[in-house]
Amino acid sequence: MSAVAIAPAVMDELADIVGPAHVLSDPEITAGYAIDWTRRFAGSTPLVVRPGDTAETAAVMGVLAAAHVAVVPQGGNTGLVGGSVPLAGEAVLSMRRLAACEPVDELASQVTLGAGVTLTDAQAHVAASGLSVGVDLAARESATVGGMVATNAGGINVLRYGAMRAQVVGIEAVLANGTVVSHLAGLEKDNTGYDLGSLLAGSEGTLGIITRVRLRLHPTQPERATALLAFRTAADAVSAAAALRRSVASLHALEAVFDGAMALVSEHLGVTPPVGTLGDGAAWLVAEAAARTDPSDELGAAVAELDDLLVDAAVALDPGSRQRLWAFRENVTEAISAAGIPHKLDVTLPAARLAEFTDGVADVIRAVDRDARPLLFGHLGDGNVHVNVLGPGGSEPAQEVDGAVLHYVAELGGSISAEHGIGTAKLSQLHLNRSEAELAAFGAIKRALDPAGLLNPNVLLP
Ligand code: FAD
Ligand code: 2HG
Ligand code: ZN
Repeated sequence: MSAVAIAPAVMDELADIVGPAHVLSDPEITAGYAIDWTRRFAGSTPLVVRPGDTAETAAVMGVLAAAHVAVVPQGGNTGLVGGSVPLAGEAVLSMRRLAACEPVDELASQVTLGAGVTLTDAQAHVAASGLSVGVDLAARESATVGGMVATNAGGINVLRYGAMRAQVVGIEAVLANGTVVSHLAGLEKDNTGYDLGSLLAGSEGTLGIITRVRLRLHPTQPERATALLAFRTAADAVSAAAALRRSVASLHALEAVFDGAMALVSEHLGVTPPVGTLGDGAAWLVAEAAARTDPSDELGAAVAELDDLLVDAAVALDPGSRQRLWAFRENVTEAISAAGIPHKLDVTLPAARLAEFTDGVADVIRAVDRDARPLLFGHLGDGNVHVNVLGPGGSEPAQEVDGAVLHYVAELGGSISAEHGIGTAKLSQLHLNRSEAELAAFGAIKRALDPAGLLNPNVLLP
């Protein structure tokens, strides 16, 4: 849908609040806010507003609500489900200028951050206190704290610290009518009613605009050991992942790259993996242990116990060598993007059905699009597989691929969105995981907080 013009009086009011430099309407400038990271989702917008703090955000929402202008909140625009861009001519509320990092509360191991702080900046800000943010992901340089809460982002350390919702101990947000709700004390025990932080986590910008977040922090585990483990089959890698989860107390990350994705990322990096052989359905795990003292013996002993499952292993202890092993996992998304515009199906399977899924999903895909190229990787320690699918020459695959994979996931008892959210990409399949009664409850919550339907009106809720 093309962008709807906004009345000049509204533009003037907004400029009075945030300053004229932060009200953007030139299509050449706003275009960058209207296309997502994957380039699959592109729209247009009449207006991008860039507030600088909570008060400005509230005042802007007051003006936009009075003018009945629908809004897409946007952080780093690294979301992968088409939820962060205006696909129906909405205005964009860019939150990146809310980038204040308040002093770390070392007594409580907590910090309050502006919604626009990037993950890299958050990590750097808390590091000097010997503390770390519990969620880490490859888009760290652009992804913002507000966007990560709004999507309940997962990443590589969920098996140790949980996803973003588990890090939130306080939240401040602006509701659709411009009201500010703020609960940032961060008390560990606080049973005084509904937990708005939990509700806003995973709400994908549909219930409120997050302006500040208080995060729980974790003691940094400075000693690391990283292993790249090669397996003959995906099923062997799945069995090994379960064994490592049971035996390595200091397990910090347990990631997988399956054959096709490993071939692509190796080509992209111009380096072949140091262990294992490409082709014939092989699979790799990246297992990282982290502790106060050197965890390499613990990881090494657990790897040795994998016995017959394992083809070969490379272990790295120093940062440079560890990074070289991580590159085969961290660069997969970038390698796929360089090859074309994929459909991204981010799913979780119950442990008992995981191997069946990794073995079976390629046939499910090829049954609806025989030219499609499935590329599998993900956070295997959480049962989370990223199924990316490219069409011939990097084109998009048939649209039916999405439905086929997501129905298969639901049949096996899995979730159609592990960590990226529903956005616009999976709207029509939400019913596969959520009952009519649940969807009615979602709708009631939405109407209570945003009766005019102004916040991300085309995202998450069918
Ligand atoms: P955006 O993309 O700007 O927005 C995402 C959603 O949140 C939208 O619906 C938007 O409307 C809403 N939103 C944004 N800011 C606010 C706010 N302040 N208030 C209310 N709503 C808001 N995700 C994972 O979970 N795990 C990964 O491992 C992972 N790795 C990635 C690797 C790469 C290379 C890339 C490109 C992406 C990856 N992602 C991953 C996806 C993405 O980084 C996350 O979803 C991230 O949380 C999005 O943050 P953002 O600031 O970019 O949000
Ligand atoms: C990751 O784990 C991200 O690397 C991106 O969640 C996944 O590109 C994807 O599908
Ligand atoms: Zn992921």
